[in-house]
Amino acid sequence: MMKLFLLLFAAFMAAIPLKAQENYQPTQENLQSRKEFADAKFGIFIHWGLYSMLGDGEWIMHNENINYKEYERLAGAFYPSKFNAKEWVKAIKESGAKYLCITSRHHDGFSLFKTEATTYNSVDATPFKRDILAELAQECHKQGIRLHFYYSHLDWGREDYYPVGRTGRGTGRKGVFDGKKLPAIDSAIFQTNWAYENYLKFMDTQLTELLTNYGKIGAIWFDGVWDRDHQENGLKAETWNLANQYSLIHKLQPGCLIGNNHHMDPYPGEDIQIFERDIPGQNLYGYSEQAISQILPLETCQTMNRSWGYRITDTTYKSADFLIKYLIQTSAKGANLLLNIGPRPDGTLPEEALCRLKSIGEWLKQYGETIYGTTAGIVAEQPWGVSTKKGKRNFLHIFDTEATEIFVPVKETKIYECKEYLSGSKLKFKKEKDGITILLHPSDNSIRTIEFSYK
Ligand code: H79
Repeated sequence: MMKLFLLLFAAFMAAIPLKAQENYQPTQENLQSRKEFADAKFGIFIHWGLYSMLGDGEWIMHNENINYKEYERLAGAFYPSKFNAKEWVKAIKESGAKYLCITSRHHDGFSLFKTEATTYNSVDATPFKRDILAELAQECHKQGIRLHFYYSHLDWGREDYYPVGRTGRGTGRKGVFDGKKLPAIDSAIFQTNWAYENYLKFMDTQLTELLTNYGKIGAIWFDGVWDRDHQENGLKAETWNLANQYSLIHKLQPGCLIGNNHHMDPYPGEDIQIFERDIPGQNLYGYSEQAISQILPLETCQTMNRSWGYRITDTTYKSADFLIKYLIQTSAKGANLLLNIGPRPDGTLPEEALCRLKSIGEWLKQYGETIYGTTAGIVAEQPWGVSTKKGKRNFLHIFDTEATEIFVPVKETKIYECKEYLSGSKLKFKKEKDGITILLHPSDNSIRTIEFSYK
């Protein structure tokens, strides 16, 4: 049903022109950033906010219909006494990740940074009084990790985010702003609604701050446009002021990449394409009907357990072996992996996450060359595994632990050499009509990485 809906919806969307940053021509600096982004291959996502204190994911305000005034009171108890930006960034760096993307403000509306646009932020509304993003920015710049900001388009706590979207309807906003009555909840009036105008200005102010006060920012990662998919004009770029937002961002930092997790084909002005919980080509949850961009760098975001924000009962962590394979599979599609962690309310990263970061880092220390700076493999996924490549060098990652030989359906058979990647030990191969068969050495590794190159 969801699939059908999304299909119909995609067809509908394709029929209307989307004005975002029309006639957008990325600058040289932006193109360079795209290249660096695509080469980086691995980043860490962080979902952290007031919701972390309730230990039931970042959607709890919506799921439990928490009144927005009551929810705001959580800020008065926000005191993550063990938060240490240096340690976070160090752990991230040791995982081999090249960038960090953190929720500057999620759907609940709380800002993890000092902002003049609202006092509902980690400095002005909490006893902690610290600018989380500033501390992370300082460490990221120091330790050489690029910094990306997640930014929610929708807001469950602001009265000027009105008419409300399809989510956060039970948070108690009555359609009254500054004493004046607002349109009906299902109204499609956006720009002509002065409260909504106020909301759009609020976002511009925050985006300006994010791109001015924290040094070089690698990307702004938008989420939430889908909140208005039931409303007339709800998904139009104009409704979200995307043209202005995108050009504002590119004006302030031409090298800053824009991604938008709207699950649709990219709007003009976007620099990367995002896939939520799917490797490009998959569509496990119905979020990824969009065509894979042939131009923009791709990024898959994925959870380490089943949650984005901290969920105290969620112990369903994917194994390190699974996550390493997932990173390889994402690279084999030419995409990046943005792997999520939900820090605890005390500011620590869960041990389960830390030990996985460590394992991935250990693998990347040995095999990083077969991932960083590579593009999609020479052959599509095979029964034995997947491949990445760098120029004439092909890296085959074999997940089939039983295989004694593998068939690689490559047309080009002028093979220069074939070897185990790490040991350099030569492997025998036979040319066949439609490709080559490579004879493998036995090994206990769950992933065997071999390399073959062309003359
Ligand atoms: O930040 C994390 C999540 O909180 C956020 N994106 C990741 C990175 C996220 N928001 N929504 N989802 C994930 C999936 C939920 C989709 C739904 Fe809907 C929203 C189901 C019903 C409302 C979108 C709109 C799909 C159908 C309608």
